[in-house]
Amino acid sequence: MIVPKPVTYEPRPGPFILDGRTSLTADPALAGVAAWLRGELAPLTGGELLPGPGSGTIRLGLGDLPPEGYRLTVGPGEAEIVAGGPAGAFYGAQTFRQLLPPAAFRRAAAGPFEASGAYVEDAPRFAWRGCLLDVARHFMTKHEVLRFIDLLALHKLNVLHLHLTDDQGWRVEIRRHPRLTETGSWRRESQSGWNGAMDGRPHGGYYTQDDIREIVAYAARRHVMVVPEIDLPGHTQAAIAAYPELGNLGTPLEVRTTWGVGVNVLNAEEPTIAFFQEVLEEVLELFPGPYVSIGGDECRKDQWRESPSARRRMEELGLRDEEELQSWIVHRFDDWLSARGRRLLGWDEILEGGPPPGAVVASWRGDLGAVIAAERGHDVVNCANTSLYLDYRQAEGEEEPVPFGPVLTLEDVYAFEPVPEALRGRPAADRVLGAQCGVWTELIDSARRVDYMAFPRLAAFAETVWSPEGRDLADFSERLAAHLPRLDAIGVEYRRAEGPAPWQ
Ligand code: TNX
Repeated sequence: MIVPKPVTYEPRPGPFILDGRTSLTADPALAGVAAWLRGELAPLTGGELLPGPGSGTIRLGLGDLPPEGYRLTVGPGEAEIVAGGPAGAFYGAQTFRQLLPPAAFRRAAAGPFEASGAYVEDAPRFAWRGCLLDVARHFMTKHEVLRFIDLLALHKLNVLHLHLTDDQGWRVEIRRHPRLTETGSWRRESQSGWNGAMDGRPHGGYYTQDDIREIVAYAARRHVMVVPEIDLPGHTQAAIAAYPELGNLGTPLEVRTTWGVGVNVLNAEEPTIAFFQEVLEEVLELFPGPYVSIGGDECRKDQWRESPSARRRMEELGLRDEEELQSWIVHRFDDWLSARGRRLLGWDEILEGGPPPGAVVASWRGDLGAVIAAERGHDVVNCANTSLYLDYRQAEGEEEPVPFGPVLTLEDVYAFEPVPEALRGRPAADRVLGAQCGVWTELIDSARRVDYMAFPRLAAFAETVWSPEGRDLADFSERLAAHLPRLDAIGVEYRRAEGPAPWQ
């Protein structure tokens, strides 16, 4: 009863007993995975796993398999994981945990526990198995982010796209420009619903650079890459509130308190470009991964149209319209990132005016952007809001806490196909690196509500990116029924089909 569904699974005679006399041995190349697994299993055995022979042995070894692939054989006295590399061993270990009873996911659990016998061969369908977390609209503490990373890893997802900046908050310390967090990380109050009343409560928070390093390292140990997003040139009101010279008005603004697409955007002057390159310099130090998102979405052009200095700038650059200006900005950051060996990730708006050649497109408005980008030779991550926006409510009904967006049921998410229909069977289909679900948090004001919105839909999403094609809803439902008690044991307050919501 493994989630996401592995390529093959066969029951075998068991069980394997996990107790105080269980040992763990690993190929030196897998020492990191072994250390993580010891940490997960030690509380279950009442102590450390023995380094040498025990009554039962967990063995981690390397074999001729893809880097993320593994073979897991569990029977009396031995649980063996053979993997193509550390990531594969990690996924094998995650699957092994799922052979234990749900109670083994409780932090306070005390064994012995029995793992059922099994033979599993497995490898992911897609390389990019992501989830976006918007910590800009509502801040989540470092501890809550670390817990979320564990939940992603449990579902064999490997990308956490951290949306760190927006109109309503700037969440990462930048040493060179301290007001970004001093001013930009707090707002006076927040709007309660999409069009709702103001709540009168100040909201804020940010990650220090040490916090970020800790998050990135924690994620890396769980084979999750953290992709930072510094959204520009739209979605920048918090930055402009901190440094008004970045904007088009020259007058002070406050950190935004309402939702929706704002009019306040960056100007395209050289000092503004330089400012954000200085920001990105620090971001690159903190996030060693190959991808950096500059957002690029939903940039309203009103101020560029109306401001004489923006018009002058366009003339100076020989640009015909505001769309070309937006594209010019994106290219400036692409040149800068490419020169530093990184790849720009941007929302599908970067297709307007022609995206830079090496850019990766995060296609969010349905999957049309994914089709266009892939046909033009761009790598694409399918983030279709029509299937994968977990901030959208999951049922009709007044009891849903976040009545936003179209209804996106668990079944809708499960039916999502990362390769758009129009690309099927065509060479451009290979450009689809994978897919990514998103937890935007305008209306999700606590980690508890993130749990409710993300789960169990995230488990369904995981199958769309990990498991082989040919999914079967009935089969998933049966495995999900076995999976939910694991989430219960962890303390995840997911949406229960039978209700009520945890707070009702
Ligand atoms: C669109 S997805 C946005 C976000 C919102 C989200 C709400 C994207 C690139 N932009 O700023 O939070 O919709 O669902």
